[in-house]
Amino acid sequence: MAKKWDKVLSWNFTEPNVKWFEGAKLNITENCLDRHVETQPDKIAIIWESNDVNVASEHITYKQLHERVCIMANVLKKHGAKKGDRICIYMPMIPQLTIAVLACARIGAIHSVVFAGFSANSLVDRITDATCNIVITSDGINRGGKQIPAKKVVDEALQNCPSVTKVLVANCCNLETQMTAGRDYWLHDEIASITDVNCPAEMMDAEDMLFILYTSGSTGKPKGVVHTCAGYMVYVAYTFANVFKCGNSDVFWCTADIGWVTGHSYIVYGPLLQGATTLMFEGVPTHPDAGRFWAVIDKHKVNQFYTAPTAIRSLMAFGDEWIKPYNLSSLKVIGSVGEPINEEAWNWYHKNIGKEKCPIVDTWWQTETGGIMITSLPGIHPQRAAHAGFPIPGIQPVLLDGAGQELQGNDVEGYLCVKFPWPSILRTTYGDHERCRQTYFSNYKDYYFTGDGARRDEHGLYRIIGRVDDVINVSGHRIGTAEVENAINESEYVIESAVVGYPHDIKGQGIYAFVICKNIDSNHDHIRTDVQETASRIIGKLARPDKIQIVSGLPKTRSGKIMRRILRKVAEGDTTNLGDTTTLLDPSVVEEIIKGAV
Ligand code: 7RM
Repeated sequence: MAKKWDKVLSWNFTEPNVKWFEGAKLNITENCLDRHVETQPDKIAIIWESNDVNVASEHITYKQLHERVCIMANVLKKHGAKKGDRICIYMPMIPQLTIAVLACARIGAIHSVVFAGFSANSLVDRITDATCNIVITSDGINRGGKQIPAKKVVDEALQNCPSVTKVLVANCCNLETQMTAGRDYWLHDEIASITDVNCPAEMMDAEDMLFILYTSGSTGKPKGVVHTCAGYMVYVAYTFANVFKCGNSDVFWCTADIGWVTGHSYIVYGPLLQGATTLMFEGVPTHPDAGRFWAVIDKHKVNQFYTAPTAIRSLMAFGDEWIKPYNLSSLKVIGSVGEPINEEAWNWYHKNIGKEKCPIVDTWWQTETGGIMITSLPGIHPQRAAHAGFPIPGIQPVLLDGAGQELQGNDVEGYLCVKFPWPSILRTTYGDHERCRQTYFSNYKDYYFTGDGARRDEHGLYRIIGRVDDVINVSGHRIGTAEVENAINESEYVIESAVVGYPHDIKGQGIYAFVICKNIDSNHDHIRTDVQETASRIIGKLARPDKIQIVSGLPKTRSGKIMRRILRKVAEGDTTNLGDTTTLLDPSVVEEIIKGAV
């Protein structure tokens, strides 16, 4: 830190306006890099494990990482980047991604990482919303046995992104790649052109923006969640240290993609702020086989392992023989994040991976919270399957009833809110502060509303039940139902659609789409395929409906609102009690929908 703060906190949840550590001057990369270069230059900062088992892993020391970040920062400067610019990063899980993120922070540019599974169209929305001027990408992406083009997607997107003037391309797959002269540059050429291996860190104010990360909500348009420099840094460093108990010679592995907040906070910033060794994995859990995670844990002697319930359930389904060849004895703490973990998966994880000796940290938090908010601390708090547990010290969660009253005592269930700011609470939604107020601070006055429902058990442990808004959580990825509807309505067959989530054994929730079609005489399989392909094309593979039911009408109220409650019941396969249907315009559609359920 270059200058200490004058004031720790000022806040109100009405506008909202939250400021932490006002007056402080800092650059987060000095705390991630320079500080450790002084005390432990040769410690491994990043272990990179390739998608391909035959490609050697990379070990990058703090000294080397510092140098590579400085060089990358100088590449960005060479291409005109400066403090406050928004830079879009669309890359696979290769070291250049972490380096690009840190290089932006180094020069005070605001990074907006977009998960590389998103489509060109999704990329256009995000680049345009933030008016990014530079895109950092790669030729392609190695994923299991496949190679997926990334630069091609960027090229398609940039036809509709006039703000972008430069594209930096990492060579990851040796794909033949089209380069537009004057706009596109190979990263390795640019790096080779830099002679200055130092780049002074740009001094930032505590409340200057650090990054934007887009996340889905109940409307069709994703929001750019904004985090600022000092508060985010403090809270992520604090939670990383206390939740994972990562010791000085430990290896920490978070399996998320850096395109999601989990990767930002617990692959990049948290571990590096604490001078830890963070493992970065390019591949997927099932390549070359369903033992890959366990092989990587043994290979690199991983001590803390942090993954998602979807991955746990899917590997559990492959059977225990995939674990047998590995001893997993290095593990000390194992974690879960992204969605509720069911009891069966929790028990399997505890027994087979943690060998009944590793505490499980079931961490509840959100893109908007920046860091972990609720989890039982290992070795301190009691453990209970499928319960995230206690709030992190300093966090004040509450459960509200429908009238906005705080539920007192234990053994209660309600809407999960937080009543006091923490350092990494979102500050705004980019370019639209009113939307931030509306979404998070207007449902319940003077509370931050999470969008989740939760239960506090008889001992005070929290159990997160799930979203109470129109957001579905597919494999731990948030998708708005409205977003999917808008996309599939683009199919040439679709007139109107309604999308809901339903319980899915592996993914937690699956996507169920009810569609009214223009030409129901067409082959229904053909229509379904087209609907799926349209969703993939417009949003990305993660938005592809698992089930599609062709219907002649949707259950609407007289005011034209779709009664999603009914559709959810049908999708769940439980139509014994549909609740009040008297306000429906045409109750007969319900019968048809129940009969045609898929
Ligand atoms: C970190 C992340 C946030 C939403 C959140 C919840 C759900 C996350 C848990 C969980 C039950 C958990 N950010 N969620 N963690 N539900 N138990 N431990 O996932 O912005 O992408 O999603 O995810 O519904 O509101 S996120």
